[in-house]
Amino acid sequence: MDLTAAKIRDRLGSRPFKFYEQCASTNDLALELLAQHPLVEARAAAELICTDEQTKGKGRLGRSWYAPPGTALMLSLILPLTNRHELPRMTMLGALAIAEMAESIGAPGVGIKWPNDVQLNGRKLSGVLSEANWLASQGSSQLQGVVVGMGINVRIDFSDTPFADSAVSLEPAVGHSLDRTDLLADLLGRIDYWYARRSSDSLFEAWRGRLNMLGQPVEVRQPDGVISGIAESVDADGALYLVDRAGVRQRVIAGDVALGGV
Ligand code: BT5
Repeated sequence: MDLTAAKIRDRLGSRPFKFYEQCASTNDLALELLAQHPLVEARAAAELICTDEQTKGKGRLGRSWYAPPGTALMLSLILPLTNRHELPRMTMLGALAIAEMAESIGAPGVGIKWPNDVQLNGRKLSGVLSEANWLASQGSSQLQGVVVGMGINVRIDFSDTPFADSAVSLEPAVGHSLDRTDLLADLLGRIDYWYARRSSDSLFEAWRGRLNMLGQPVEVRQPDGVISGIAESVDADGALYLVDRAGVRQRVIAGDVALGGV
């Protein structure tokens, strides 16, 4: 087994973590922990929750995340954060760290699909789900911290799943076996690096430089409809700018992007 509490302890030294062989969702566990211990500013480092299997893995907007036991890296980090303007930076940071990690082991065609997917040649390798808790204080809501959940396909066989044409795993992409604990340690190092630079232009530039849809016609599905246009640019808060057929520029802050339209 390439991902156990003992192996993680060996690799991470004194860094705090919780490992579960099975849980419902690492994001839900992290959100509970954050609600119980809201003084995240006092924490020295990001807290880590990692699992081998989720029974209710979450995607965005009520969707689910698929990963059989033993096949994926699934983790949530509680990152101290007090400035709500930094929130979108956390999804940026997660996707960027995963993209860099995949590149560093030789995965081909690494790109970030706005806003939260890491892809290999257009197929989904990983998704990032950021969720925040807000603390009511003196009539205003105060940010406690943010949970950044990441699911990375390491050796999922998608052939008999609905994701056969849309998803990809790292091992077949690089052509050899990988150790999930090594991947975790590498990823955490990159997250720490970018978290320390969370307000910097360099984080934004590095994320933007890996986006794979700029300049192309796209459709963005939102709960209240579809917007189509040319994906023109992004801003430092992570929003996407589309130029529609009439030449009108629209700012989109959330949604699912697909190639096509216009
Ligand atoms: C995401 O949502 O991509 C965020 C996924 C975050 C998962 C992690 S695992 C650890 C942590 N704890 C949790 O409970 N969640 C986080 P979204 O963009 O909504 O994409 C979800 C969609 O991707 C699904 O509806 C499927 O179509 C597809 N999908 C599901 N599992 C997949 C997989 N393993 N690989 C590729 N695509 C998948």
